Amino acid sequence: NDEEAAAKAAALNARSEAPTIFDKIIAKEILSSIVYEDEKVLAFRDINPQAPVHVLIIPKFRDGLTTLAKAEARHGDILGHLLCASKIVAEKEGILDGFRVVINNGPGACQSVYHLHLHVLGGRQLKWPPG
Ligand code: D5M
Repeated sequence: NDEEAAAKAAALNARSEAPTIFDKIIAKEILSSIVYEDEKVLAFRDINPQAPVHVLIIPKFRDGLTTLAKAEARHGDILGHLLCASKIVAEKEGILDGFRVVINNGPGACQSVYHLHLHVLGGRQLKWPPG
């Protein structure tokens, strides 16, 4: 289907380090609804929310992290920082009692933007297992 075809096309880009739409969001060339920002990460509302709260957190400098599968030892600091930012976002959004952090990695997980991002989801009862 269309969704799978789009995911596969995006996956081909992953190896190329091509810029993504998130670069434009970081540069504020595209407007986003920013929830949290510091020197290393930007958190903004997902354009296609899957829950009442659906925030994406991205590193401002991708540094090769098109996907989580590209993670190396040097990324430890930013990966930890992203996870800590997810807690700050959950707190700001009032969902500390029930939230989920998701990273879709690669076409098999329907990753569509090849700039590492955490999804922070909450504001409703989340089901397990996810789809
Ligand atoms: O998730 C990529 C997510 O990025 C997907 O949920 C839509 C979201 N997205 C795409 N473009 C935008 C803009 N312009 N603003 C906000 N959110 C956006 P993935 O894990 O790669 O499937």
